[in-house]
Amino acid sequence: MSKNLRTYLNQVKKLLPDQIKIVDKEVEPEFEVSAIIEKLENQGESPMVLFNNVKGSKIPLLINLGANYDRLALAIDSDTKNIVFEYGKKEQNRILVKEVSTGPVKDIILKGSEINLNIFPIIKHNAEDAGKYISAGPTLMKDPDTGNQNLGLYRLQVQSKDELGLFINPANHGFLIGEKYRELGQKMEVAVLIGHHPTVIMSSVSKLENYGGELEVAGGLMGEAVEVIKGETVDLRVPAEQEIVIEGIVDPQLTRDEGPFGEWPRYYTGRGERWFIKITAITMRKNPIYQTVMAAHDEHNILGALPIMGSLIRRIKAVLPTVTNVNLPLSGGGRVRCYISLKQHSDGEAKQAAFIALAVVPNIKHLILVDDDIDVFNEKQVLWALSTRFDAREDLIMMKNCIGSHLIPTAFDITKQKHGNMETKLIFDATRNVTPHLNGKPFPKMARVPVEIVNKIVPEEYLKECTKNFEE
Ligand SMILES: Cc1cc2nc3c(=O)[nH]c(=O)nc-3n(C[C@H](O)[C@H](O)[C@H](O)COP(=O)(O)O)c2cc1C
Ligand SMILES: [Mn+2]
Repeated sequence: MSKNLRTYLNQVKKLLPDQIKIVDKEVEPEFEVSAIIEKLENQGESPMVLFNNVKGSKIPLLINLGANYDRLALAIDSDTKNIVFEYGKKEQNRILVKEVSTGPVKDIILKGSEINLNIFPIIKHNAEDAGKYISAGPTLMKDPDTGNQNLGLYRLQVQSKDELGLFINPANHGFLIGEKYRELGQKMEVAVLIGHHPTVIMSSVSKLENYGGELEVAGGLMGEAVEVIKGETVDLRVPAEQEIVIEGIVDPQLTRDEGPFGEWPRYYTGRGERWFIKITAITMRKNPIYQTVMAAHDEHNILGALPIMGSLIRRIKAVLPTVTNVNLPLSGGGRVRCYISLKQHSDGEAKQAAFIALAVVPNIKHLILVDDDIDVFNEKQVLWALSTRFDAREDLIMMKNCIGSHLIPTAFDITKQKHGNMETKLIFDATRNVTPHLNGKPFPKMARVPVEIVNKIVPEEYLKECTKNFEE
């Protein structure tokens, strides 16, 4: 049997049994589900949770799957320590999709008056969201020039029982493809894919070099081809093992008010005129599992960060093989701040890594470059390097008026009078200089006890409990 959401859930149950929880009690779709996840997050807990009884729906709801790196590592058959490197490696090894003629996604087919989004346990995530949102349904579309299928994860607002508002960042392929259809005066067929092996949603966040290829990346990450099958009402190949597929049409000449929505910077942003999907069919398994991402919380940040880090290390390595690791820390929402480590051979080499990263991921605003003796997943070490190896006069680069993230409250438009998607990039080069320059001396060595002596020490052989009382 091919891999899918269910095979993954069974794997988690077996290998990480504390990380999957069930709720049988009836819960409200407006805020009760998300309140439980927020409370757990505040307590430092990140299980994924299956809600079997969301009021108004017979379909169970899975949330928080992507809320920690252990579970994402399991999905790509890696471990948390090597996850970025492994993601990049597997992202490179694309496996072509395999076309099949039957699959469970066709168990139930709803068309015409049967189409009704209200059958699903779609939730309102945060207090001031404009409405209920589908947040774990990547949208598939075809590049009209090549016929290649592109998959991107974009938020979808429930606007009626058969309409979904579609919000795409102007820097993303999905937007540029939609623009092609608009210029051609044509409508764009789409399919929203809900619930599959986590590699499908991860690939839809990857930063790929061309339009399309995400399902081939999912195959590479999963280690086997994604099986696909013809859509019912759209000329797209959709995954046969998907829990739910929502097919539809976007007329890119038309827009509608969409948003706000609690987004990854953890603010409500992004209200505006957007395209929308008119649903033409819903196909699904007999007993489907509906999945959502806990927006503006850890899951949103972590699920967003890993694929981008994997793409970054792969794409920087293609130009600069000396790169050793990449982190998009949660303290930057998993998007804004990027730490890159590398083994530098020439002065100025590190800056090349920064230029590539800024070109690949428009959301990055602050980039900190460090040597390979710094663990980029240890912020204490990164900030220590910044404190001791960086001087703003020589080591800070500021780039104005770059494309950035429209979801960050400080972003502006070209006139500087309005909010927009432009921002000021900063590169902090916290690497040591390669050429000696401090009075001809090399960069000072880090102060440590002789390593061969430290290695031999077994503290327990020295340390005993303190039993005596001190004379006062
Ligand atoms: C949970 C989550 C939600 C996202 N929502 C959106 C969104 O609403 N709009 C958007 O443009 N990108 C969103 N993204 C980021 C895109 O999925 C990502 O930039 C992707 O690479 C776009 O693919 P594309 O370039 O093929 O369009 C989201 C990412 C995550 C992890
Ligand atoms: Mn793409």
